[in-house]
Amino acid sequence: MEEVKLIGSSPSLFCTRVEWALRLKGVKYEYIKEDLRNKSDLLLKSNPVYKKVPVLLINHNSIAESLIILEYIDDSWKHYPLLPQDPFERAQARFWAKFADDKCLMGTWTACMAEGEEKVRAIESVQESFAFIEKQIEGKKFFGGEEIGFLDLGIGWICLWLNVMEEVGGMKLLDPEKFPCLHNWAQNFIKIPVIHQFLPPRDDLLNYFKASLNYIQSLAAGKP
Ligand SMILES: N[C@@H](CCC(=O)N[C@@H](CS)C(=O)NCC(=O)O)C(=O)O
Repeated sequence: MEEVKLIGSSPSLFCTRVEWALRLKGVKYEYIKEDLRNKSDLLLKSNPVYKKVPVLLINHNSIAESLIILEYIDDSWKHYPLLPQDPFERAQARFWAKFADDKCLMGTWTACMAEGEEKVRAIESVQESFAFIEKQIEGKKFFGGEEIGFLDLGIGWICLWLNVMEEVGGMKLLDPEKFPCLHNWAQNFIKIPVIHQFLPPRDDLLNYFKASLNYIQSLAAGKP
């Protein structure tokens, strides 16, 4: 019998996507809460390369990086497949999930921190990235089709974290008029009980991002 543990930290969107996958699959797991300001020996030993959460522990093996963990979960528990069966479709789902992390998510955070002209350019750049994702969801309820799948979980942060980063950064990225399909997708996605149940409280997220932004800005100003 496999012992499944998840080292995580709230309100991490990377950990939440793993929890969504485990819940959809009906996998029982133990949640080990990590204090990222004082990292545990278990985290440092389990993810010595990046020293980040989430880490999935399966008996004595550890797996890091949330998208890789999602693939591992999908390969290991067949109930409720996350990735499509067709090899081309699988490759597409992986491609867009990585693109969304690299360009949309990181771009959003960059825009959040930027100021002045730099902010205007960062917003334009992330909206160009969202336009690619908008094309992927056109004519579909979910990226996975009628049910949510790998790409929905990967992009799931849009349903709450994006809006919080928009508020903290004083900007609007997911304009419903520019991105009607992605906007509708977010409305449908958040209604799914498993998704909804595992969202951190919005106020916690807001405080977390405000504190992170203040810290980064104070470092930049040379007064931590
Ligand atoms: N690419 C990683 C990102 C994970 C990540 O950035 N985790 C953050 C929490 S949201 C973390 O552990 N930060 C601690 C640190 O940077 O020291 C993944 O997908 O799992």
